[in-house]
Amino acid sequence: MTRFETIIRGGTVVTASDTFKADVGISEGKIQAIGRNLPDGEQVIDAKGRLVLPGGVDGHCHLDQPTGDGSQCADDFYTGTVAAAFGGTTTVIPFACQFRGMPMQAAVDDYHRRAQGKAVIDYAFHLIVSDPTEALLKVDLPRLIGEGYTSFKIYMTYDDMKLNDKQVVQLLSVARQHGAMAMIHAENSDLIAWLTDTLLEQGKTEPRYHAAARPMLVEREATHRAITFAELADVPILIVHVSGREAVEQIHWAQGRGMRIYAETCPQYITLTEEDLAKPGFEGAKCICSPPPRNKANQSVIWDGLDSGLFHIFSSDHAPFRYQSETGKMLKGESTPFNWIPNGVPGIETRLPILFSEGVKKGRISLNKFVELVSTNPAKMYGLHPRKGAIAVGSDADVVVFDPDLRRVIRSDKLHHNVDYTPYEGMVVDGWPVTVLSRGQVVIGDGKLMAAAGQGQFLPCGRPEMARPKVA
Ligand code: DUC
Ligand code: ZN
Ligand code: ZN
Repeated sequence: MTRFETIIRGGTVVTASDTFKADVGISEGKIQAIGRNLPDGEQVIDAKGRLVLPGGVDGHCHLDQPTGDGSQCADDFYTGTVAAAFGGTTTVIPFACQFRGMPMQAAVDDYHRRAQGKAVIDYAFHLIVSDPTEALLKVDLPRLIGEGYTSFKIYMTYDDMKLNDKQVVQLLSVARQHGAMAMIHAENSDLIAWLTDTLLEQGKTEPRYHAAARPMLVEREATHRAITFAELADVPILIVHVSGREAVEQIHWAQGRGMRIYAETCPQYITLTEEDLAKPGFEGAKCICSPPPRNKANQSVIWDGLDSGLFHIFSSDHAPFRYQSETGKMLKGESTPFNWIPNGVPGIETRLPILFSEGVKKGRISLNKFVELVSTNPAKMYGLHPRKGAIAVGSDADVVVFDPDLRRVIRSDKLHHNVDYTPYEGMVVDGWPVTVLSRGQVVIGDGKLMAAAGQGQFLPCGRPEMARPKVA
């Protein structure tokens, strides 16, 4: 047998289904062998006392995404993927976003240009469809799905993106015909508009009113409506960034009726609450995202859903806007009204450590569930499995050596994003990646970046391959 290029020796391999002690032999970018006492390789990585996990797959993050309001996504494909890699993620799937009047292909071409030569880990693209013309529905989208863009996001809110009910069903019907996954942002746009007008008329402009403008019921109603559309079009859908109980109840109801409704949640919904939006001064803007963080009771409903299998994927929804910036949270100065504050929180680097620390270490979810949520299921959801999301012979050697006892205090200035804050400043987490490999190359080792810009490759996605939801 020829020598392995790399051997990861003596660790505990964790997959979505199993936990066992084994060495992992790697050559030519792939996992070649998994077993006890494998022969040495040219490079030996000592993993004693550590976990050996499939690299994280972040199925929802925003990098260098153009915006229409003067704000600017602070991370490009370099800073965003460097931060992802430091946090144990080896595949990212951000969004090629169509603006109205723009051909979808132009958005895809533009996004490839933005990624070109920059990524340090592999990446695929979701599409965002905001202008479903007949040509898009009949020609462009089916062709793009066939070329490996097998998922697209549908917005039920945001004026420049939102689609009406007929347009949503038209798109779901394309997803059904061509085997794509529709990701739905479920919030009722008109109710948000009315609540926003009412709050602003009363002079309520501070960040905390963001939560009042987007209460749980606007998410609950839109989640129910999205489920109804999926039933009519007879197609699986993914409800993204689910924030709390009332949306969970709708999803539970639909799954109980045998529907293939998948669900995603994010770190902000297990860590932040609406009280964070009410911090003194403008601080609350740091935690503005949509849907907004709810309260502790809702957090515990999310935890139950993560444990029970109601949720399938755990993504960052990394949306990097700088705090002290007029292209960021202070778009209209230091007292920017809540409805002008760019939505989103950074979190691409802290996704795995937060779920591990708050979930596995605190006994809320199992280690295998952790791997399923952060890696295996997102790879399956977007047609990248078993190339990604697996520790298996023949899979890409995207591997994370994770120290389950490494304690870190999250500090923005120690993270690698291009954002000037983290909503998790000061949070203590137990467990952090120590070595990260992408297709067999060490990209993070000894706390340092070992990868070059442009090393990451574009991944065309296959058909989504998710098992039917288990009814919890
Ligand atoms: N909500 C979104 O829909 N997208 C980006 C970030 C956010 O908070
Ligand atoms: Zn969204
Ligand atoms: Zn998002």
